[in-house]
Amino acid sequence: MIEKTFVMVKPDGVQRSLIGEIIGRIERRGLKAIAVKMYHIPKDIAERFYAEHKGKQFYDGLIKYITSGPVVCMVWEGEGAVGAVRSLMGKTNPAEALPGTVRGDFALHPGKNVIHGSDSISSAQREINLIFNDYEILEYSKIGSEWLIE
Ligand code: DAT
Ligand code: MG
Repeated sequence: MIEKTFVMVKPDGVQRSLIGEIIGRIERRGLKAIAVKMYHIPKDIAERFYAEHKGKQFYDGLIKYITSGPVVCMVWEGEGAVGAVRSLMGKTNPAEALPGTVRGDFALHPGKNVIHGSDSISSAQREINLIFNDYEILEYSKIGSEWLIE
């Protein structure tokens, strides 16, 4: 099924010059970028974004981290896009993330884990709506799509 997923290069990924590396990996996987913007997330949006984690011990640090500098927000589309990005991200705790994943290759600690990707189609829809306006999401066809799916 063709899905949309929300992906973010977190502030540490931007500071550590990993934007191109991360976008390159997602792009080469075969997904299509349909929205990209840099954004310094305001605290109220961050709190809504991470509402499910409110009350956890890492929550305050998480809000501080994600609002600490600009991030790159993106929507990627393609066959099984949600799972494809989750698998290339690696586990939340980089200590458990396999080499070859973004977190397994570039991160050490869950509090600085470089990338966000939606965990389900419904989370993706919620996150996209929270960060993007409808007019920022583009619809277009791309050459080579016949080489990606049957
Ligand atoms: P994921 O980002 O893999 O979807 P999540 O939704 O469970 O993971 O958590 C959201 C973010 O919260 C995660 O990317 C980093 C932070 N976080 C989660 N568990 C943490 C922990 N034990 N210590 C510090 N930060 C944590
Ligand atoms: Mg999550």
